[in-house]
Amino acid sequence: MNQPVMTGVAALNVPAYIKHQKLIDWVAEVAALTRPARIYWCDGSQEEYDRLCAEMVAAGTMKKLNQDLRPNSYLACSDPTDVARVEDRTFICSKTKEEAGPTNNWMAPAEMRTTLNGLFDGCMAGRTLYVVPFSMGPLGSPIAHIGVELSDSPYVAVNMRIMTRMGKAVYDVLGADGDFVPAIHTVGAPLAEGQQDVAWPCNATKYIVHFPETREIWSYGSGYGGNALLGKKCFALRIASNMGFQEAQSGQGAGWLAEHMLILGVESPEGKKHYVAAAFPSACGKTNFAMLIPPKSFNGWKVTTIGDDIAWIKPGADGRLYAINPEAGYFGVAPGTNTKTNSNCMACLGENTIFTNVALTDEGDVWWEGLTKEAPAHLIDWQGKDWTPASGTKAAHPNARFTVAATQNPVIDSAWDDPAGVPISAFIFGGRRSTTVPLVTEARNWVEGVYMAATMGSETTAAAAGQMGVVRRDPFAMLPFIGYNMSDYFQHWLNLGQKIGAANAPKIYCVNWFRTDAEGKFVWPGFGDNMRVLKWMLERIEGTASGVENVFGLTPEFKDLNWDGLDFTPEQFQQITSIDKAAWNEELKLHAELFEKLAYHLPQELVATKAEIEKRLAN
Ligand code: SAT
Ligand code: MN
Repeated sequence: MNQPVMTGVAALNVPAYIKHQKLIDWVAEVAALTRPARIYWCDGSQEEYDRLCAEMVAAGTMKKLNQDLRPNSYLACSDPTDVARVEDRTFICSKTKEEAGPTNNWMAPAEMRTTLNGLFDGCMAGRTLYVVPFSMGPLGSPIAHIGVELSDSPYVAVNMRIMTRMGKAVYDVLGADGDFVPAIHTVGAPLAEGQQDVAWPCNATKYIVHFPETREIWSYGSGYGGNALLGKKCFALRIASNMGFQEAQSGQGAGWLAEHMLILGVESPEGKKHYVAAAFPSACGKTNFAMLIPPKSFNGWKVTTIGDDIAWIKPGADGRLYAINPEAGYFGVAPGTNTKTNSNCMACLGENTIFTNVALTDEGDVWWEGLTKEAPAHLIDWQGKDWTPASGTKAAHPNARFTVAATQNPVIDSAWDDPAGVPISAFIFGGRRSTTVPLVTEARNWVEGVYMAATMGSETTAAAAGQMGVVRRDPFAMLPFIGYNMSDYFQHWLNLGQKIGAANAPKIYCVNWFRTDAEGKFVWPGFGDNMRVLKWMLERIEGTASGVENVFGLTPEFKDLNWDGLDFTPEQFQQITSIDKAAWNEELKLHAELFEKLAYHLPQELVATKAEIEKRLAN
């Protein structure tokens, strides 16, 4: 790479409406380090969004899609080496290694700062530094928090406008001395004078760094998804989970939870409504579940969306748990999405959408694997190459994404933007498991539920860089997202359950939609048919449905689920609910391995729960 020309510090040009001196000083300090050619303060307006998109089209970063087929929508294609979150480059730099815990990469804060100061020195040369103010959660909500991201990527600025409440109004909430989480992002590709830019600048060296003590985020080298849109996994999960834990630790409150969960509302034909929050690892269909369309036979049942990826949850004045969606948009997986699997999602994507790493049709529209049964005869694939069905490659990257505003969701819940949040009646935890784990199990109590969530395993997906399809323990679907020691996190959940008490505690369920048959085909139809499981849960909450106890908890029998409109036999039900004792003995060995790794601060209740399961399994 060329040596960047050392530009002087760009003029700050602070807009008159910004009164927060600490914020202004911080921007100046970061500019002095990173030396951008220009500084631009985002106001979040439509005019600004359109202008930045037009600039990216001119620069070759995005293509404008056919205005008639996909109005106000764009396609961005990333560098082929920058397509997913980089978990092995993600660090939690707490004071001590124990505070980050054995599941996180750690480096001493001072050492990491030295590394970052070197990397960030002049890293924005020739580029614009965008100041991106945003609120996670409804502006001014007692559950919401503010962040400011400084990024040299206009792609980040426009995506943040969709994914968060971004713009001028944030400064009104901040005032002269409000708290904010400072987040610094660079693609790590300084431009020398006269050097031609590339369509997707990035750097082979990547660092996604969190300093929980000072609540800072520093991200280097990637322009993609959770690596770069720092309000999402970095702030709303890693930093926020730490904030919720610290609040309880410091004795300043009960503490709260930042979870990798969708939130949905479900209403019966009789008008009984409940909200449930569900945790699944990345790319396991959270967006589909959050927008579920009940089967035709479930006439009168309604499912509505609060959020599709992240939930912030706090005890309310009445002792129940209340949740908000801190985000304002969906950054969902495109491949596999179609009018059959998720027609609500397809309706979201009709206009005003940014697509990343999908394929381009000859008509100037988008396509991805699974969108239509038959692929078009010719496409430009996500790497810009000619593609035909005979190519033998994927036209869209398996982790290709769409970014779209939540307000475009036809089944958005009327309370989705309510600053008070919605009361949660149940938690659902689900992994992707082709064997062993049954369709649905209800925990008999909070501790048993926490055990289920803590020991959850899942087969890995394309959402993270690395090997696909291997089972890894993914406690609470938070393995890549927990901002502190995993065992302390388990304890925080147990403590919170105690504080709210059994009467207020949501029921906890463990589900698995992904069991396969001898041919490797999914047995459970999933998608809208997950409503059958959801209905049983609601009836359990209402106290009207039964089930039978097994070694792990309580499960429905065939007769307990509604089968109207689905050809599903008791034999098939047996296939996805059977408990193979030998497989479970192996599974428990993996729980033991996990507990060994998490021994430091591991709650004794969980060890005791494991012993009880082992005892029941031996009978
Ligand atoms: O790239 S993201 O981290 O935003 C998506 C995901 O992994 O869920
Ligand atoms: Mn996610």
